[in-house]
Formats: sequence, structure tokens, C-alpha cells
Amino acid sequence: MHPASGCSDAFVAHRLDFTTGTRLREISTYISNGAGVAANDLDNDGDLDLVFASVDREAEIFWNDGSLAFTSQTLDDRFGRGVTIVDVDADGWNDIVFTHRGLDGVSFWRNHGGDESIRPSPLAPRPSFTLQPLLGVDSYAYAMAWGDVDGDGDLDLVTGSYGVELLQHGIDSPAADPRAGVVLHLQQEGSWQAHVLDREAETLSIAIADLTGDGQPEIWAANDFALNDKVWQRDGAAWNIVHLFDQTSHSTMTTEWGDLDNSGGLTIFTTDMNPYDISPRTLAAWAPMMNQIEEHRAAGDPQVMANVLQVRDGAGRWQNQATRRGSTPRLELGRATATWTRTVYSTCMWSTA
Ligand SMILES: [Ca+2]
Ligand SMILES: [Ca+2]
Ligand SMILES: [Ca+2]
Ligand SMILES: [Ca+2]
Repeated sequence: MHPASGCSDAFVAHRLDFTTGTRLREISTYISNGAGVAANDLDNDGDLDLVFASVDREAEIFWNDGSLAFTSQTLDDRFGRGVTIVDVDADGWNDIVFTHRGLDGVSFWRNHGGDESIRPSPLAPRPSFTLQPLLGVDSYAYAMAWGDVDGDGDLDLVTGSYGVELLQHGIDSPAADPRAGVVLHLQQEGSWQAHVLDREAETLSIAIADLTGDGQPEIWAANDFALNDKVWQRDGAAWNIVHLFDQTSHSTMTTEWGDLDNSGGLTIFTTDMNPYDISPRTLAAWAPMMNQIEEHRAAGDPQVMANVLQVRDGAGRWQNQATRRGSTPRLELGRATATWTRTVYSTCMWSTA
């Protein structure tokens, strides 16, 4: 596909008036991993609206006015970490769900866009939102993913907690806490039933995607620190761990997946801890810490201290092609959740020519 006339085949930055920081004045280790952003249509006008979570303040909706202009509206959901725009109750209006730092779980903001009894809102005709419970969902949630994992037509939820943050909030043994871990919540007519996949979790990102090519989605929890990323495959009512990757990022910061290389197949990208600045001074300060982590790796550990690009080979096996495809381990997109906080990028159609 060739770029349309006038395309520069490059990303163009558009600044948005939103900043998120940290709640504490003094920065220390693990104080913050950044907050997420979601893009989907909230008012059913056909364009993508944005919602920013914030680790130190309220969330912000950016209503899309067209031509890359946005009107912001504060949503009183504080200290969020992840955010998803998804139609939780299948009423045709996309809702907003946040995960949080600390000991909070998810919050569900129901979109009343189609509810005439709620109108007129001060923001009419824009939809209004109310905070409502997600029945049966009580887990700590630092990361989440929504998808129909059991194929019965309704949306299920997977949450993951972040052990090191639970420790900081007074949970002495996170893996023994019944609200911690990677938890699958299967929907049954408007309420959710919890199935614990793993009590141990340092989960910064969760993917629900078909990683085996059989049309059935797997659940992939990406973990920070030395805790391995894990993938579960469904077998009837059971979910079993499968090992699909020869290499994974060590301190997996985030996952992104899709047809990233226009091959028609699924490609997966994970980011590790890498500095934005690759000046000799920064790298000199960064390298010893990474070497120390490297020294403590067990033999046979599939984790590498680098961004990883998973691409399937001809036999259907996943291979890390990050270096071959030009995602250098010491560059680009490190801590990607934090990079999305203030800028929206536009681009023309990607060219493969
Ligand atoms: Ca819209
Ligand atoms: Ca809805
Ligand atoms: Ca389902
Ligand atoms: Ca599958």
C-alpha cells in the first residue's frame, strides 16, 4: 500500500492539555509506572474519543471534535492506572473502566448516552457517566483486559495485581491475599464469577489474544521484575499454562499486539526498562543496574533485558525478531505506558512499498 498524496509516512505530534505525575513529592523506586490512555467512541458519533487515567489526580475525557481538536472534561475517578473504553453492559454505549494504584480494584463508569431519563445533562448532548458496581469483581487491579474468553458472547474480565505495590500498602504477603493475583472474571448474565489463575502477580499488562492460531483466545499476563510472563490456554472449564515463547522481556512494562508489520498475521511487542535518553552518561548510569539483574538470572530463564517483538515463523513458532526488525534493545518505547500521557499522534496510511 502506498501512502496517499501529501503523506509524510511519519507520525505527527499534537499536544493535549493533560499532565499526570506522582502523588509523592520525593521519587523513589517503583513509585509509579505511569498511567494509561484508552481510545474508543464514547458518544457514538463515529470518531475516537480519549480517556486518560492519572496516578495523581482525576481522570480526563477528551471529546473528539474532529480535525484533531478535542474538548476535555474531568471525570472524578482518582489515582487510576489503567483505563479501557468498552461496552460492559452491551447496551450500545461504550463505558469506561479504570484500574488503580494501591488497594483499589476496578471502577466501572456506565455510559448513560442512550438513557433519556438522565438527560438533559450539563454536557448534553454528550453522554453522562455514573459509577456503578461490577458485581462479583473484588480483586486488586493494577492491569486488566476485557474479552470474551469463553466464547459465550459476553465480555469477561481479567485483572492482575502488582505485588510490590501491595507490599508498599501494607500487604505483607501479597501471594497469600485472596484479592491478589491474576484473576479471570467470567460474566454470567450481568455478574462476574472469579477464577484465580495465579496468586503471584507483578502484572503491568494483560493481553487476550489468539496466540496459538486456533481461533480461541489465550490469556497472557506480563509481569515486572524476575517473575515470568505467563500464558493460559483454555481446555473446557480449565485454564492451563502453556509455554509459547523462547524469549520474553524481563521486566515487561507493557504489551501491544496486532498486525504490526502488515503481514496479515499477529505480531506482539513488549517493552522492557530502557532509558529514553541514550547518551553515554545515561547509559553509564543505567548499565550497571541492568547487569546486576542479569547476573542473578537462572539458567534457562527465557527472559531478556530488552524490548521483544514476537513474530511467527513458517512453522507457526514465535520468534523474537526485535533486533532483526530494528527495535534496538536500548531505544524506543521503554515504559510505553508513560509515553502516552500527553500527546496524540496522527499518521498517514503505513507504507510497505
Ligand atoms: Ca466520538
Ligand atoms: Ca454500555
Ligand atoms: Ca464470555
Ligand atoms: Ca488459541
